[in-house]
Amino acid sequence: MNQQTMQAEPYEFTFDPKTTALLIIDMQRDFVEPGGFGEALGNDVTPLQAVIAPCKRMLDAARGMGMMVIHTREGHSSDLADCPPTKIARGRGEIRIGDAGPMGRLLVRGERGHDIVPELYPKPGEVVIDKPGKGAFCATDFDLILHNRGIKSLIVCGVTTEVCVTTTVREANDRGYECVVLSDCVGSYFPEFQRVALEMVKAQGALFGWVSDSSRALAALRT
Ligand code: C5J
Repeated sequence: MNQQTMQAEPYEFTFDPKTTALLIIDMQRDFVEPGGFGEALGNDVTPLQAVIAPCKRMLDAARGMGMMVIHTREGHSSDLADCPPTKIARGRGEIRIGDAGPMGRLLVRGERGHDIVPELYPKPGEVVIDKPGKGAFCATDFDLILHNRGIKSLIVCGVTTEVCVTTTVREANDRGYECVVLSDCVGSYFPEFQRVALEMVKAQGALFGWVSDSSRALAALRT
């Protein structure tokens, strides 16, 4: 046991780097680049691009110290058999999940838009969880992999804060994992949602987890 302390809200986050993984959620072109699923839903994707650099700093630090790194991607099989029709119908966009866009079929595995941005691209040996839902635990091997690797704590980055990030944090919390969300490493299309989603995570004495940022996380990892 080698407990480290990260300054965080609502109080310090303690973790053992050996039983902690860096989790980077859905940093896919479909969410952060123009022409993807996020833009098809009517969003301006530029705010999400600001999280790439701090995520990269966390990724470099985790890789440098041999911390487990896990990436997730939201998306569906090419026949969309794993996509609820209700999900396709939502948004009423001109192009929807499975339709062709400038980066290939929206939110379909194997398409250019579905893949992770080059700056954060997984290295061989890093776990990539392909998930059909918003939460990383739904219909995936995520829990089994964390269990088999002895992971107890998650340092959480990615997009979008109020959707896939906090859905996954809530799922993880119910399964007994300790999560710290890094505020500058998670992004939303809506500043108000970003603020409120992070408030909810740390409310009532760390109801779902902790909130910190990349500077304080890197300081903790360096100790
Ligand atoms: C969304 C996600 N926003 N990765 N997905 O649909 O947050």
